[in-house]
Amino acid sequence: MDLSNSYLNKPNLKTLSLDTENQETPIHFITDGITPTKYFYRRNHFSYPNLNQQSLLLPVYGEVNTPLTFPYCYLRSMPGRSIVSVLECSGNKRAYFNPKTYGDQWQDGAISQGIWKGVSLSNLLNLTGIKNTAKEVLFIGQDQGTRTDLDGIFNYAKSLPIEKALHEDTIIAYELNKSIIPYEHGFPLRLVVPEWYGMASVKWLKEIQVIDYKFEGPFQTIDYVYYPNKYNDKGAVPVTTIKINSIIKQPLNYSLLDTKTHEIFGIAWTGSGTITDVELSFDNGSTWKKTNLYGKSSQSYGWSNWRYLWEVKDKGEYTIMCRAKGSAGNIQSLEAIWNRKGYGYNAVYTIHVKVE
Ligand SMILES: Nc1nc2c(c(=O)[nH]1)N[C@H]1C(S)=C(S)[C@@H](COP(=O)(O)O)O[C@H]1N2
Ligand SMILES: [Mo]
Repeated sequence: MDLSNSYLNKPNLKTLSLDTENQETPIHFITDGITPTKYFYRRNHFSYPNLNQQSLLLPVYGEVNTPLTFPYCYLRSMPGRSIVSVLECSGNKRAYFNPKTYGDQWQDGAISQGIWKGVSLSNLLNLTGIKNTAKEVLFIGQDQGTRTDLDGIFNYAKSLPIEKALHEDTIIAYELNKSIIPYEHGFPLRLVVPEWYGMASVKWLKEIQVIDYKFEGPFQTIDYVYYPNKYNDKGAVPVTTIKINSIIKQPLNYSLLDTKTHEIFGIAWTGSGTITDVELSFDNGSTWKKTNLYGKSSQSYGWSNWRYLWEVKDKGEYTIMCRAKGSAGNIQSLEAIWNRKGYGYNAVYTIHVKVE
């Protein structure tokens, strides 16, 4: 169901902050498929960067045989690759952690899916060649600013292991939803890393370095790390692949319903494998009923849509739980794994409704 063009709904982004700009997608009210660009969530660490002529050049250097600088127009003339991919912030659903964690209190909408078009990074690295000493590929954004925990000025920068960087669907994108990427989403060039949380998809690419060491910038080793303990860093592991997850889009939490048949619907997604089932429970998780999955194209990294017709005759209060299962044997559990910075919340999704 697409409510986005209905006279009933003209949704807006849900604002968390404006400078830096952090806004959620009104996920409960929009399309099953591609997120229209104007409803695409926005997540920024700094103010938007100032661009100039230089921003249209992408240098690739470091542990390569031939350092090369790729002009924007040249990249656009290379064979392109289009992918449909979910982009989800690892802080999506942070608001649901108990105990609470610090950071933007995202609810369900720090997720969108777009059609990204660009050039496989592996094509560029084939042209430069890679030395055997190469360990990681480092992506530096043009945006910069200060942090609350460190002195100095930092660019947004993240690295990928060589294997992930060389995957043909890791692309240097120049289009979102068949138009030039909007400034807010990384114009002129942004990295898109399917299957990984959004932090890996560096916007406003300034340069790419192939490096022979482990990158230790603050967005790599302080942020985007799961810290299982509140008071120490023991057991820390980097945030990478998107965890299996789902939401109920309709009905909304705490809505009032009549005794009729109601369509319950939503989405489910995972960064490893595909979604095989989405199930609902009306008895606090004792029994689960299969929903109908629809609308996922096989070549995509997109989310799956699901729906379920709920015939409800008895008045009363109901708890409805939703969980997704994946081909990798992954399944949502009742509790999310708590971590100090509040990443990767993926507990069974629960809503309450009253039938009257
Ligand atoms: N240069 C740069 N790239 C960035 C960020 C940023 O602040 N600066 N934020 C990252 C994070 S945490 C997310 S979730 C996505 C958000 O992308 P969007 O704003 O296009 O939705 O971009 C990633 N890439
Ligand atoms: Mo993010």
